[in-house]
Amino acid sequence: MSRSTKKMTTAARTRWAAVTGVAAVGAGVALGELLAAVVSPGVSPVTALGGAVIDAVPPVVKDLAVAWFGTADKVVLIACIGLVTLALAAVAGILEDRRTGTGVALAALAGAAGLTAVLTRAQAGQLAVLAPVAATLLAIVLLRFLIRRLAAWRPVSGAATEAVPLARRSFLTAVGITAAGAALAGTATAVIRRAGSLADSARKAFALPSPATPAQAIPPGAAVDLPGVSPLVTPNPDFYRIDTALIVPTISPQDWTLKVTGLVEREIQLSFDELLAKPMTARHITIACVSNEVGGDLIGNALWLGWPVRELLAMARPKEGADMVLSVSSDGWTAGTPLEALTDDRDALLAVGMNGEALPLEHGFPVRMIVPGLYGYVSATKWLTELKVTRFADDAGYWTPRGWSALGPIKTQSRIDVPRGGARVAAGTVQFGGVAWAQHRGITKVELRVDQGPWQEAVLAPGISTDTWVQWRLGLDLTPGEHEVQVRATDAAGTPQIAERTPVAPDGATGYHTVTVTAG
Ligand SMILES: Nc1nc2c(c(=O)[nH]1)N[C@H]1C(S)=C(S)[C@@H](COP(=O)(O)O)O[C@H]1N2
Ligand SMILES: [Mo]
Repeated sequence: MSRSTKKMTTAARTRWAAVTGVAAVGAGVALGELLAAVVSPGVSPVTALGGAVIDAVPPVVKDLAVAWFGTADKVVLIACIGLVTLALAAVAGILEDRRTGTGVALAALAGAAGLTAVLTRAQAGQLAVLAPVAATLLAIVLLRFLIRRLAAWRPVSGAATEAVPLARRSFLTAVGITAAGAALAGTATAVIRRAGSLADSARKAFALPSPATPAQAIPPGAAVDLPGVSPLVTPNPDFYRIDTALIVPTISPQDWTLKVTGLVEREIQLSFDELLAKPMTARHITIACVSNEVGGDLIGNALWLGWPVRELLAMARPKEGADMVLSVSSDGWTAGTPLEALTDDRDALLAVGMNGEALPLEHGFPVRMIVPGLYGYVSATKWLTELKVTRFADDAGYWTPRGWSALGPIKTQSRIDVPRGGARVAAGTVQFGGVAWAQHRGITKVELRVDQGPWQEAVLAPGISTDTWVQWRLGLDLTPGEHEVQVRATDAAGTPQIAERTPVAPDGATGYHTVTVTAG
């Protein structure tokens, strides 16, 4: 009898089960970290767990950790999380080997902890949940698969068979491939993080110039004092993110140039330093996504700092017949913007600043375009590298051949933020509040109605400008029972919001945001 066909001792089998657990969970964690590095650089399952631990431990422990480890305290924390994960992974392997499903349950529990940690991080975007979910699923699938192979190799009881050497090779190969995959994912993560951290240090290194044209003052009372209404200015970590970039482009400002090409008298190339030296304009501008459903949250208001696009185009002098500017991103994505919207007196910006800091990497660092009044897909190009002056007849932005309209003016819309749909409220006067927007036209009226009754005019807070959303509030008398409440806005031209419900494609949803609340 050769060594490889001997019956496996329980101790040896347990050791292999532990190794299996570590390989399976390791591969899952590695995939999760890689995915996070790509889609949500700010938050990964492991760093989220670290953050959650920091938030959870009492201050004394924190002080002790700093006293013992100094600035290495975070490295020590991550190492501890790594060790605990390894131990749990080994236990999961052993459990799964003893009783099918138990190791999987432990892995699922740990995955749920990772997901919870990610969800509790303030800087977690919508994509951040992908990483812990994918990590858990992969760990579970690999755990079951590998443990089954282990069992086939060395039954603890029963006679060895002819097939055993084959089963041994099959098990070891599978574990080896799993470990190699985990190592590869780990290396890729390190490379991506390094590129990201280089761009991020460049991002932190430069000071935003102060604006030659400062932002308009926010009028007193612009934010209604009603809990639950979205903040007047959206903090960067909460700002919605929409793009086709699988990997967030990391552009070093030194290497960045903006080219103006196409139908122009003079082609221009601009460096980042040259751009920063231009007289900057600061403006609050609300941008929105064409894919925003009625009542949706793909909209945000920020203080942008940038150089007006019209000044750059004036230097380039567009030729007769040009009617569109195709703005190109470093990743090849494009938007087609009417030339008019970039040369008229609205403040279309080559933006470098967002709410007092350099653009976050995911929001287009180092330079993006922001155009009041147009949906993002036809105007808000992030990681901007080229402006090609052209004609709608000759060129189209990324989304146009994919079923979206060539022109994307933002439609007048309004949203009820509070109370939330499905809420239970006390009967009597209930305070409603929310936002309304019709960028570059402005909002003059917001009305609400209960159960299709008469429209009642809400109190409109003073807006920052016609380019930003406005907040509103209104107390409505609700009798006990279920009620349907609707909102509609009217723009400065006197045109009311469109009542008919239409889908987001091809040029933005219409219809009234409707919430149902129960008064009792
Ligand atoms: N390079 C690039 N820029 C882009 C996009 C994109 O996919 N790639 N998406 C656009 C769309 S559809 C919107 S709504 C806005 C969203 O900007 P935000 O992610 O900063 O909120 O970016 C625009 N700029
Ligand atoms: Mo969008």
